[in-house]
Amino acid sequence: MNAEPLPTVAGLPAWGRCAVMGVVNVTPDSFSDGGRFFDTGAAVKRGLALVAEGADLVDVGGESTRPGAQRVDEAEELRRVVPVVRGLAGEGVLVSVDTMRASVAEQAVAAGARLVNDVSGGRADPRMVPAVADAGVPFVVMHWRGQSADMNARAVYTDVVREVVDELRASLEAAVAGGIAAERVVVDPGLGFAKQAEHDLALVAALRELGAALNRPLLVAASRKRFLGRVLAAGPQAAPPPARERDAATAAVSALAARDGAWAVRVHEVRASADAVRLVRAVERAGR
Ligand code: PMM
Repeated sequence: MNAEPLPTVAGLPAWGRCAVMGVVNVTPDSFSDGGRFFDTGAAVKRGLALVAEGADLVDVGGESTRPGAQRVDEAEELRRVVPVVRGLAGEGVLVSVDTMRASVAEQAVAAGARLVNDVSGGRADPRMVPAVADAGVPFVVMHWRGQSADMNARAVYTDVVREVVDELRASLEAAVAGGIAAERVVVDPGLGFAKQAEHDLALVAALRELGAALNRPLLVAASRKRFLGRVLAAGPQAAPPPARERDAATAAVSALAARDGAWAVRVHEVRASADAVRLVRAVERAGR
């Protein structure tokens, strides 16, 4: 098979392969890396280390979205995120801001962020879509059914792929109707958000179908998530390995996602996924 044309997003570089987005959570409680990069200096250093390992862009977030998490207030989120965005952008890093709040998105863009990643896909804050439209930056629209505090109760599907496509399409259309150029929108199935392991696996199996149905570049964020823990557990009743022991499985999903034409993968440990996406591209180029 010859290499297929790669998806691109207006306003961002074309990397010539699936991109790798490294994660910096400036939080005390994110499920896989909470507390490790909670001060500005440590968070900036971490972002630079991820770039050195092969990250093409770095996603900075100040609010944990793990199941059951309560929201942080706006002032605290701003205090966590903006100096880290400024520090990394000042070092020439392509920064994305992971936030559900328009005010945080606006101030992060003013501090140098070039992409807004909203896990609610514009649903949590009615000011988000107009703010991103005004800023003229790309926007990640993730599949989302409600805040993390009670999202597990919403993990009910008859046909998860069809429902995620339909619901994502509605968010995508709302973003475009609100003034965000379609060429700047990335879609994301929201692995682990209002989903059980079987739903996440079905979505990973259907990445190609998702990208084709929505006709937009796809971001895949499987890194260290619960469904990987379920797959890696010794049996259905056995305890899953802790989040930080799920990086090899994460890199496997990165390879699958790259092979299925994803625009980018979002990961905590960059090195293995950076290798995976490069390897996949080389294999595609070598194919007939
Ligand atoms: N998952 C988390 C945070 N941000 N953003 C996008 N676009 N997609 C995701 O699936 C996603 C996200 C939660 O994971 P973390 O707390 O380990 O960063």
